[in-house]
Amino acid sequence: MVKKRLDFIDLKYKPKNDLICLFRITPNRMSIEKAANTVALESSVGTWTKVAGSKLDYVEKLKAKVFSIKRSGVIKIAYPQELFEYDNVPNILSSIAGNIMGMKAVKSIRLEDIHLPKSILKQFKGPKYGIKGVRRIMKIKERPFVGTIIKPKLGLNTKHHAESAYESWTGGCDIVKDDENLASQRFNTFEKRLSKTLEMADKAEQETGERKAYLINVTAETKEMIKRAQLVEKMGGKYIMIDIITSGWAAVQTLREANFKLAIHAHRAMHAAFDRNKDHGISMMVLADFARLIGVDQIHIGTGIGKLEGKIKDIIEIKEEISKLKVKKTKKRLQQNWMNIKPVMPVSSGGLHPGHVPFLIKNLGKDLIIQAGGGIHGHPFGTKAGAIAMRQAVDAVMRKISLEKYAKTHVELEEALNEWC
Ligand code: RUB
Ligand code: CA
Repeated sequence: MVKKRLDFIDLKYKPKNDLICLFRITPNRMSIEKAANTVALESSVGTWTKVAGSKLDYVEKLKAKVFSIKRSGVIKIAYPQELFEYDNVPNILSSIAGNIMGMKAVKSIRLEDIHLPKSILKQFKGPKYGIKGVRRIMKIKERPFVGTIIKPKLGLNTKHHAESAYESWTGGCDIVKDDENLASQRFNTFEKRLSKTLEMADKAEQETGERKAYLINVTAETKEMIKRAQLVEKMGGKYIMIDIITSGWAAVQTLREANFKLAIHAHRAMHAAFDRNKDHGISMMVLADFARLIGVDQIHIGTGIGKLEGKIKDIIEIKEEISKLKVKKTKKRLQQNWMNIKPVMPVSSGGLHPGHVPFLIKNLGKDLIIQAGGGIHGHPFGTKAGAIAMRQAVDAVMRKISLEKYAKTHVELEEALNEWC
């Protein structure tokens, strides 16, 4: 048998204007070189056997190149940017995270990070507002935002939903959001919920003198999604929320390209189907990269301490990835200069309560949205006290006072700490 050349490997290659992917692979009964070669060919211009067209010079030029291979299974592949259609995220993913995820050549393959070249960055809008912009909208200069998710996540009628939002805002929340699985169910339809809850936001703004935002979930079939976003804009909302993974990247692009005045909050429900298995799938870093590229203004990145899986070390890396202009290379991350693409506001959410606030600010900084559902609405004195307690926790950390000390003169915080710490 003739030994086949591994012609998608070029360890001397120095990427220039390429999209780079950092994969971690476990070969399936073959050398790492052969497995890496197979990944590069299937995700670019090759297939399982030789075909005449691959030998054409102009096709050869479009070959992806494996330019780094480590014994640990970490490989880097450079993709010429001409391989991808202009301004089309699904198209990019169909190559770099498409068939290769199910190939027999690898027992497992995980796309850990991507580096985007200037030519691709220029094709996308990125966030309309980003961190500075949402701070301007909310008129909050320095401190983290305090947010809540109305709970129970499903089932409340519109009246109770709007009342709960009002209590949350007047207690001290800046933002109130729908949960990921609330859309326009019969018990709480979109149009009615939007008008009743925005009414409450106005009332709370007048009473508190602070900006209050309602992040209504517009996730739906794309034409319906756009109609809903139009209605939010017409009724004077500040934000919309979309479930970016369940909706799909094309829908996120549709929403961003519609160029509403509204800031976009990205909920990542279902991300764990891609990123929970440490050896296989697509990392949260990559999902966040595409969300930033398309242009959401804020995105959930995890907590490192709440109810959901995720180590704080990894979450800090994702936070840097979405919020810095220049991102340094690490073991699992590629260097990136984001150029024209604005920083995205990170959101920590999932099983949080006021006792977690010092940990979150210490590790993730002040450019952060701290959201609690149960940790506000589950307060023994009720929703408003829960929101007060959360805001007190943020104020205490901003004033460099320990929660225990602050709780001595702030009864809502004291009660929250008694309940959950
Ligand atoms: C929050 C909640 C959110 C999660 C999503 O409710 O359920 O949907 O934050 O997770 P609670 P992530 O505060 O009661 O736990 O932010 O990790 O995507
Ligand atoms: Ca990256």
